[in-house]
Formats: sequence, C-alpha cells, structure tokens
Amino acid sequence: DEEEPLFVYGDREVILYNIGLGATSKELKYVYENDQDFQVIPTFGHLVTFNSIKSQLSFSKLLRNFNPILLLHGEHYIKLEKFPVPTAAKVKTVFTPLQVTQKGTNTIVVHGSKSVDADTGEPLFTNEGTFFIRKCEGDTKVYHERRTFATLPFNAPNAVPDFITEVKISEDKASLYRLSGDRNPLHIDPTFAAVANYDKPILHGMCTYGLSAKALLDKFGPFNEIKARFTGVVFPGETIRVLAWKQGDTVIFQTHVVERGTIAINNAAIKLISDKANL
Ligand code: HDC
Repeated sequence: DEEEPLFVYGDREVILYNIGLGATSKELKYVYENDQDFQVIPTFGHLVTFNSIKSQLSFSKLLRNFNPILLLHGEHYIKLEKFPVPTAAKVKTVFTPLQVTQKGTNTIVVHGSKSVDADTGEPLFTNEGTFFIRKCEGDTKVYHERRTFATLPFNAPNAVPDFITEVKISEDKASLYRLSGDRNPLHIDPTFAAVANYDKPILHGMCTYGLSAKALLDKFGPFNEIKARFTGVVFPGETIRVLAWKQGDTVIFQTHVVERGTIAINNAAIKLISDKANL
C-alpha cells in the first residue's frame, strides 16, 4: 500500500482559505500572519479530504458503476479536536468508510477520517463526509458508528431567527476557492458540469458551508463542531442568506439562495465552545 502523504500547511494555505471564504483586508486576523489574533476559519479542518490520495481511491473499491462526475457532497461534519486550530501543521490522516446505503438508483457513502499532528500525535480533526452518488450501486452496510452531532436532525425552529445575514458570492468564487484543495471540475468546467446535468458549474458545497460558518463565527464566536446537509445547489454569482437560531451552546442554521428562494443548507448546526458567547 502506498504511504499517504502528509498534509503540510502554513500561513499561505490559511490566508488563501480565509480569503476564499470572503475574508477582507479589514479583517487582519484572517489575512495577516503577523496579526496577534491570526487564525484560520475552523472549517479548514476538512481540507485533509481534498489533499489526500487515498480518500479519493476508496470509493471505487466500495462501489459498482462509480462515476465521480455523478458524485455530490451530501453532508459534512467536522470536529476540531484541538482549539484553536493550528495555523501551521503537518497532518497525518487515516480514512475509513463509515456507512454505505443504497437508495433506489443512488448510493450514499459516509466516509470518515481522523487527523493527527504528525510530529506530536495530538488529535487535530475528525471528519465525516456524506457523498450522494447518482446511478451507482453499493452494498448497504454500517462499518463504524458515527458521532452523535453528525447525525442529529437540527430542524430549524418555527420561530424568528436570532440572526440573519446575506453574503453575495462573486461569479469568480469557485476559481479562487478550488485552490484550497478541491479541484473537482464540476465547479469550473462547463462541459463537465453539463455531463453532471447542470446548466453551468456549481459552487463547492464546502464553500457554501465555509461562508456560512464564517458568518456564524463572526457573530457567535468560536465553535468546535459543525454539521450540515446540502439540500440544493448554489451557483457562483448568487446571494446566500444565513439564518440562525441559538439554543444554549448550539446554533441551528439554514442557508438559503436569495435569487431562487431555495434552501442550499438545512439540518445544520454549530456547537459553540462557550454558550456565554455573543448574543
Ligand atoms: O439534495 C439534492 C441536492 O442537489 N443537494 C445539493 C448537493 C450539492 O450541491 N452539493 C454540493 C456541491 S457538490 C460538491 O461540492 C462535490 C465536491 O467537489 C466533492 C468532491 C468529492 C471528493 C471525494 C473525496 C473523499 C440531492 C441530489 C443530494 C438529493 O436530492 P433528491 O434525489 O431529491 O433526494 P430526496 O428524494 O430528497 O432523498 C432521497 C434519499 O436520500 C437522502 N438524502 C437526500 N439528500 C441528502 C441525503 N442524504 C445525504 N445527504 C443529502 N444531501 C434522503 O434522506 C432520502 O433518504 P430516505 O428515503 O431514507 O429519507
């Protein structure tokens, strides 16, 4: 078996990621490595998935008729095992399938990973990514237990949100965001997007997720768990509206697409490090 390469990152990767999620020059803590409060938006912890060789290979072993063009990101859960997230590290990651579920002609694969600091062995990130693969076949099986927060429904309460904000996504967002690791052509190549049955390239699910997470971080303060389901696509150039309901140390949220009145993220929440945080 080939040795999995380490994911080595530093301030360059951190700043690129933060800018990809809309950080500006007015927010020095996100864009300037010498700022006293220099930090990475914690959803960075999922990038191990895209800076890996093995994580990509395992799908074809689990599935029949697997066509990566027909894969969509369905849900994502991240636990930051160390807080604050280091702004530089050498990361070693072990990937494991958690669940495969056949739903009609689609297969849903939950893929898990645990990342540690390669020098100290200290746990850094736990990820559970759910992938919705159209026109595929797999054998329904539970390989490992999932984390509780990753599977809770987090239905939006029938109440006025505690916080609403809008983020305009530039037409060119995906071409910047992809440099942080997810080079899937679905997000940039119109020909590829057409084969996947979209009129034009769609935004990375984890970009919508990170944009939402930044808005929540800036409002409510640090969190160390986050889970969301991707319920609809976002196109670069659209505006998202993030709606949030704070319930103790948990903030439930949804992300809507303003122009089309659709819901891009639902069944989503962050777990605050302190419930004494803002609001
Ligand atoms: O919800 C639909 C949809 O289009 N969602 C948006 C998907 C999206 O935009 N994702 C982000 C962009 S894709 C991306 O970023 C790819 C990225 O580059 C990843 C690279 C991967 C690298 C790999 C490295 C490891 C859709 C199509 C997902 C589902 O819609 P429907 O077919 O209408 O489904 P529905 O009838 O509502 O439900 C059928 C059953 O499926 C379950 N389900 C639905 N949405 C799900 C989901 N499960 C997980 N995640 C989702 N998002 C439902 O629960 C339902 O099951 P049941 O019958 O048991 O209730």
